[in-house]
Amino acid sequence: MSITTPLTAHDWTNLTCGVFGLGKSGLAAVEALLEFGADVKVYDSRSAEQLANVVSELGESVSWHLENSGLDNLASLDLAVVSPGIPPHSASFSGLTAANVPVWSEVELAWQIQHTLGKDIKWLAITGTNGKTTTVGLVGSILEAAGAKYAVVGNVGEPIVTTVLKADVEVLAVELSSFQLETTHTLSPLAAVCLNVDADHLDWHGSVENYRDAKARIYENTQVGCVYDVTDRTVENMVAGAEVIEGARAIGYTLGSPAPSQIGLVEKLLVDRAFVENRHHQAEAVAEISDIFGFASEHPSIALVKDTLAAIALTRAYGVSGEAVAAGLRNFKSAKHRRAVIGKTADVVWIDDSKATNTHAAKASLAGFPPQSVVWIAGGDTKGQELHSLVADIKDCLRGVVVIGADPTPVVEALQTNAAEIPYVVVDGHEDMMFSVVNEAVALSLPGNTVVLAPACASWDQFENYGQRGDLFAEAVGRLDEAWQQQYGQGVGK
Ligand code: UMA
Repeated sequence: MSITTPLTAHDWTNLTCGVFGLGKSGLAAVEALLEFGADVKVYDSRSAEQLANVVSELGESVSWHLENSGLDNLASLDLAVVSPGIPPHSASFSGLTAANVPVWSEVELAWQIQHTLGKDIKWLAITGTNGKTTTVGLVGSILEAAGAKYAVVGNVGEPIVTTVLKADVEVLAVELSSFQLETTHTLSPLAAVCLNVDADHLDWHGSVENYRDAKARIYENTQVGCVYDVTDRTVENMVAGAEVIEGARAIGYTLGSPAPSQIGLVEKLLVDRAFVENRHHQAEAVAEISDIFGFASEHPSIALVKDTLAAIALTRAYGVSGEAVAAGLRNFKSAKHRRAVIGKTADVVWIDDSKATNTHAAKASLAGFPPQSVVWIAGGDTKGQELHSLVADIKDCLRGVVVIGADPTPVVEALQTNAAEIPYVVVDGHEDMMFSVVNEAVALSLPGNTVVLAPACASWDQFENYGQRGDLFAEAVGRLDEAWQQQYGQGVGK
């Protein structure tokens, strides 16, 4: 049968649906489809042994097609729900296209199911190369302060379909990856933002253009506000090119004073000139910059301030009060290893951005700091990236650099070539290396500086993952604080 949406509950019982990939989102899709009475076939490139738990849990409620068996019978499917990890150039994806089977993401499935259930849940949708998880967390924190029934879902780790099906929510803060957006077709968010676009995931998308086009889908059918960074032409063009619901507006955010329909900064105030009664003559100060110091330090990176402004725009589109914005920002705790302020000790602020595993993320992490105010901890597995342009771009904010990594040469060469005046120290990979790293950072710093772990590299050469790298850093900062307290009686404060 051919699918015409919106689907009634009865329609679902007549569908044969293929679910491709049995990870988090695939399993959530299976559960939802079974609940609606659909006939479900599951496909995964793993074997029954590798999927033993899943196989025993789902048993005979679905028909199994593991390790690519059964790909020749795709035409029997009315619908395919594909997991985000499955790229468009995979055999299953191209088989589905050849067989003319509609291909949905779990996001599209969630949106369609919301329609079938007649629920009016508002979606605040967030994508971007960097800053998604922080922004979605900020949106959640503001919604919490506003007393809304909400959930934080999507690429951040919670399948959306389960929440739509089961939770008592009125609004969702939704993180969407380019993988998910590629096969999302009819989503109509209340408000949406693409924070930024840098070349990423090109192996999956095949080209920068495809990646950008997937990100641009976030703005399609927006109901109230297409939120964008006013300095980002690429994103502004996405907004201009989007088909939106009549009445939806472009809402810019700026580090300067906001024009009508913008959110921005006026001295130390975060000001809304978009969601006020008369935006030509009115503006509302919704928070103060000091409200973000709990997670951002007194010298927040430009990227973090922009993420905050984006979160304000999205939540104001939903109608939260200025008080809720300010309280939500004050209550927010950054996710671990993502530009998280982990303490203030030894007269400096310590930031863990171990998640900055590429040059784009490290640059975003360091943008906006005053000149010569940052001791940067950098290095690791470069994954073949060149570091010269990064060092040239960020050198003005650097006071010094502590170089880590099994092979320090790429960072050292980039520093010697592009920032010869900046002092650096190389710490080798001994057992207690992170304690040496933080002590070297103190030695390079002046009171009031910020130490930022934003290595621009993967961690695998010296650590299990970026989480372990960040945890060992935090632990070393804790030990430094103890020693500092014993000597000077002054402790970590946030
Ligand atoms: N599989 C196949 N064929 C393939 C590839 C994978 O059958 O060609 C199977 C695997 O054997 C496995 C399953 O698919 O059984 C894994 O599916 P998945 O990789 O799509 O992962 P999920 O567990 O469903 O998690 C996904 C997102 N994963 C990816 O985008 C790769 C999670 O984002 C997300 O949190 C979760 O859905 C809930 O929405 C992770 C991520 O790394 C955190 N995202 C990328 C990022 O943030 O950069 C985009």
